[in-house]
Amino acid sequence: MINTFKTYADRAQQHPNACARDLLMLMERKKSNLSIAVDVTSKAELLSIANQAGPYICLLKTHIDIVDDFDADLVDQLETLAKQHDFMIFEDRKFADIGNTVKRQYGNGVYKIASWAHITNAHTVPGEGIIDGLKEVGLPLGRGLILLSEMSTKGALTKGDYTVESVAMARRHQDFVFGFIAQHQMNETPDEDFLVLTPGVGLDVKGDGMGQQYHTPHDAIVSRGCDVIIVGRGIYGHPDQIQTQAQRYRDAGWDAYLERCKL
Ligand code: BMP
Repeated sequence: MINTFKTYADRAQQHPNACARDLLMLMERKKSNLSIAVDVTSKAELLSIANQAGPYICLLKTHIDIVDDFDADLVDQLETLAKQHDFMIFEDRKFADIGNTVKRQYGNGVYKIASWAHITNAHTVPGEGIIDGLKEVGLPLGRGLILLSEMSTKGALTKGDYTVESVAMARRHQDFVFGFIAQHQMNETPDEDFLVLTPGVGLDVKGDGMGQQYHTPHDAIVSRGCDVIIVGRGIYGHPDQIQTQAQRYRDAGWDAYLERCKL
């Protein structure tokens, strides 16, 4: 696997994408490659979990459209917590429309995602125009995009040529696209350094009865060469143990990274 033996700090020094540099430096500074997926439906719960898990994570992943009582103050408070605890925010919007539509979905509407999410993501099914549309809005704001090149679920169609073409699209937009949601590392040459953020990570279960498939942090980081582990129910599914679980996954992810780099 290419580039996986390098430290996050070394990769930050050389990375061509500003958002990736910020994330890699943050990961090194905080000694965390853990992203929490906070898939809860109330503002108070989301903020409480963000506050408790904040010290252990590099990235907070949201599905902002599932919050029943969303308001602009939620975003203000998330931004304050991000500064206080030193994490970045990733809105898992999974854009999937034509360029002209996604740029409005990204910049406008109720959520105004581009104004607060450092990172968002997109499916590649519409072709490269989706990146052009999102880039028009996100790049001037210093935002970064990741592409879904490989999903974690059983029977996902994101495989073979679809994955190969998704990587080729990213390669042509490295000012804005810096990585993938995937289950494996995607680099093909030593010059390439796409980050892989990987969901479907769990220490206690193998699936959820709805297609999700879990690997351990060690498997994700060491065997599959991924860079950031995304953990949802493994943490927020234990509401009375958010800090304990966040620390547990943070330690498992970081130990795996140290093993991979032979540090
Ligand atoms: P959990 O750890 O509870 O299974 O949550 C995984 C999170 O990652 C969810 O927010 C889901 O939307 C997201 N996700 C995924 O599980 N698989 C993918 O391929 C892409 C995702 O964004």
